[in-house]
Amino acid sequence: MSSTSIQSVLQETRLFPPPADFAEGAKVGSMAAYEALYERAATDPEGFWAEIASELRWDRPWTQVLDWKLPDARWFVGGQLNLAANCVDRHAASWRRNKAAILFEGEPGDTRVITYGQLHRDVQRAANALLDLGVAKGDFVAIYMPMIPEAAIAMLACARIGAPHTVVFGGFSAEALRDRIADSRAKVVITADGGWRRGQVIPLKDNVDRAIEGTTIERVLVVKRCANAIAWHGPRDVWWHDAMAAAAPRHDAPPHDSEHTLFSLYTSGTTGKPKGILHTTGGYLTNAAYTTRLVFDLRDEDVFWCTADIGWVTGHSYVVYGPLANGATTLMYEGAPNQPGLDRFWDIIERWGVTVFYTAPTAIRAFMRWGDEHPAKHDLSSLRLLGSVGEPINPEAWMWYRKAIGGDRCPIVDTWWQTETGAIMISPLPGATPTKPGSATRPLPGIAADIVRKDGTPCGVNEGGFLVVRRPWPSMLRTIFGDHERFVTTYFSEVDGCYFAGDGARRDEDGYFWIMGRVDDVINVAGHRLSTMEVESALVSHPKVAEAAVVGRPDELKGQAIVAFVTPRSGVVANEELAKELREHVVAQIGALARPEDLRFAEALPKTRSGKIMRRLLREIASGSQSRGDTTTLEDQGVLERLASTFAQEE
Ligand code: 7RM
Repeated sequence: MSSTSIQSVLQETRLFPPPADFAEGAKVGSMAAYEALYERAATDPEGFWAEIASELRWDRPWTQVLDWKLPDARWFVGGQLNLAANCVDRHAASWRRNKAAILFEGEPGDTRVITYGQLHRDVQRAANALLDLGVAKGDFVAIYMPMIPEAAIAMLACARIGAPHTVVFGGFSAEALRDRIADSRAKVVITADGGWRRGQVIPLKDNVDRAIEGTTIERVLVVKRCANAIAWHGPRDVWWHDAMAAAAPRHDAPPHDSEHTLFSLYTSGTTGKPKGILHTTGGYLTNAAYTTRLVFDLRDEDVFWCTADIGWVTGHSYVVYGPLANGATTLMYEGAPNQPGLDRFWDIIERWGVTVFYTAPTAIRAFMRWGDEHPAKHDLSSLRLLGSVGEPINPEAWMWYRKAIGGDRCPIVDTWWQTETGAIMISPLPGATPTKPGSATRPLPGIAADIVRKDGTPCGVNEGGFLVVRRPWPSMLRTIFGDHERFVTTYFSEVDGCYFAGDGARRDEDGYFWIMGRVDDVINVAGHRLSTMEVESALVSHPKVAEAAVVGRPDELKGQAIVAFVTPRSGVVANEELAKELREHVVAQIGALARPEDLRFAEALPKTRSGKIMRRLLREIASGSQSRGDTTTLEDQGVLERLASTFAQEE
């Protein structure tokens, strides 16, 4: 890692101690308590995790806590449980029966409150409805839905019958949905006629119709949400409300093996093809429940609002499974933060009395730009804790978040984790950890995170290196669906004996972790994870494109913005019209989140003598940096110069 990139993240190191009254009632109330817990977990990891797992309801106890044959780990071996019973039934059978499980607000302003008792009824019927459609244990079910309660009910119903789900973000295109369905070989897709976003209907069912031709999908279950006109293909298509009405009301939750597949979730890696990250039941739920309880210091009276879409892992773990496993109240909001006004989120916090708010830095930076007057219009005094996730948070945004939203009272937990880790790994504990703006602080008890050099030796203080985890944790991904070899090479071949996260990081003199961003070709655009190769594949699939290279450029709002360099086929006229056509082609292939911000034509791309595109150089050009670094391996210096000057002119 270059020293300049380390310098750029050496930030102000002001300490914000936890508020005294917060520390008092907290589960971990001091740094000494944190250190002791961390130490305990490090000395006896299996004993530690067994104790945490035993807070769940198991139908059959495990015979072995951990079976670890690097890189393969199996947790709570021989144990059986039902995830839905843990998230729903056990609360419905307790004093929480009439407690709100889900608070829902649609973008148009419609609201619903679903109690644990009601959720129990809905999930049982939905489980029976899926069984009636021919879904059997082990069959994959695709979920392509708006942020409505039925999405959570669908996930829970799948988990209940042991049918692994693959949730596909509603912002992905029909093409992207088709790839994910093809890879997972899903039998049924659950969707909605549409979802509301910025006052418009997202045509989810239309996309499904286009995506599933020639795939393994046999049935399409459709929730009526927007009542927009949709094409209907009976008997393949079935209305959710009809299936629910026809289904039997009772379903006894069957026990599933701890290592039974719970879900796969596609995420971008370094290649053009997204990978299905596979999680299993017992370990995943153990960590989702543990981290929600600990990091958010969860209390029964909380109104917990994680703004992530269920199409991302954050939505899985902190909208649905983590909060519900703890019997908490989770809030789901369907739409955009600026609909109808720029204060929609603050209005929601005030009206529902949200106590814990968890969102992404890209959103925080947008709020900051929109101005203080929007949060200032609302009473945000119900908030007691703020969270951040998805990308590094710049100290300026952190400070704004603390002041304008948290009223200088609420601790901020900057949580580092990944689709692969299933749950939060590095984060402050709000009642214990003094925070520093921009640092995710320390690993959670049970998480053996470290920063190492290429040869695996630990880095020194403030020395940038690779972020690794030395021991397995229960919610570690088990494999990449259908490609175990890729799992081994991606995560366990870079650094001997360790899980390699793909992020660079440094640790300061207090042992605090500072995440420096990806060291691979994964980019983070507005908190959305994308691979440069994925966007390149989309571009070269266009008949007018000969070659394409995509890089990330630092962006004040989005963290990174996509810059594409395209060499058109000979005879093709490169003009603004073509640029527009190619941008829209990427949107059709992947989704609006992948639309290149800048698309530049180049007669050739800079390459090394071995023919590799010099991305580092392109990154520097894209960000307008002066230093060209070491270009001795560059095949054609002239190409670079022409490229750089074209870019400078058009900027
Ligand atoms: C939860 C999620 C994972 C990547 C990860 C990092 C980046 C996430 C933080 C962060 C700095 C954070 N899953 N990342 N959280 N970087 N500070 N608090 O985002 O699979 O979609 O992305 O996101 O690069 O590797 S993800």
